[in-house]
Amino acid sequence: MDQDKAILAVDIGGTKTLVALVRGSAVVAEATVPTRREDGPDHWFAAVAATAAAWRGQFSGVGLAVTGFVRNGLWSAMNPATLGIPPDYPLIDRVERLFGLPAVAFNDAQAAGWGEHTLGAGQGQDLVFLTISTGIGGGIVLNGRLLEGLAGHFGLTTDGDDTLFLEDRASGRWMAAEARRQGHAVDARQVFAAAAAGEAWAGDIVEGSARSVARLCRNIQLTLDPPRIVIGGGIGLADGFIERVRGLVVPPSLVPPVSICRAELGVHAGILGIADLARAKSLHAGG
Ligand code: BMX
Repeated sequence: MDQDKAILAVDIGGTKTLVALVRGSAVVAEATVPTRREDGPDHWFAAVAATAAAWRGQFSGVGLAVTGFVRNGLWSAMNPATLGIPPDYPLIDRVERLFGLPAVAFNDAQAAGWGEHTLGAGQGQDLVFLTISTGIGGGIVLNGRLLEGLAGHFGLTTDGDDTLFLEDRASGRWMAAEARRQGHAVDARQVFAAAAAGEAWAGDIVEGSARSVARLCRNIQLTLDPPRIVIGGGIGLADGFIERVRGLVVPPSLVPPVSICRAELGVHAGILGIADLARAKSLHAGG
């Protein structure tokens, strides 16, 4: 493999897909396409290939940061409401055939957590990354290693009612659904705008989400005691959200609350993280 070649990095979230050419820690080209939920994975990757066509020959491997559960190269939805993926979709096999190059796949929040660890707010230290977005995801770097598989799927945790996932009472998708239930046909961004304009119904929705995330942060502190929790995602980085979460964390007695900080890499966290992970495999494969 040409050591200087880039990686094609793809971040498939429940709402949009980011396709980028990443060389080292630099995003040299990028494009965003909607994740057309009704189409399914084969179409999503055909759209990725079309978007990346102009970059052919410039990348030596493919990195896939995908919402959902990845294990042994197979991809499944943990919560189809976030994105419907057919069970055990052969992700690595399909993408390696499509591009004729080695591919690496991790959950999107795990990849973003690795990005923030290596290049962002994590400053090379252990961390727990939370993305509050269409769903709620997480990435855990412990003793310098990124935990894989189910690790970080905080959005699927339950608290009392085992049929109600955390993300179905705190994510961007929940905010919009709760607003609609109260008669306001708006998206999560508009809920924040209404809250900022002093609308009590909107403030209560934002507060409710922040309270659930604050409770999660306390539980993470008691489970893993990380140096910091890094929060990203469209909801996580919305104005005032992290401040609300910080104010609502009830630390365990005797110790201060866990450090909670903003993700620094924004929408690039997942692609920078997965590019680093893919580069390692590409080099190993002698690609
Ligand atoms: C869900 C789950 C996680 C994902 C998280 C954030 C699915 C399809 N996704 O909990 O794997 O990390 O949402 O997803 O089960 P995002 O699309 O909001 O980034």
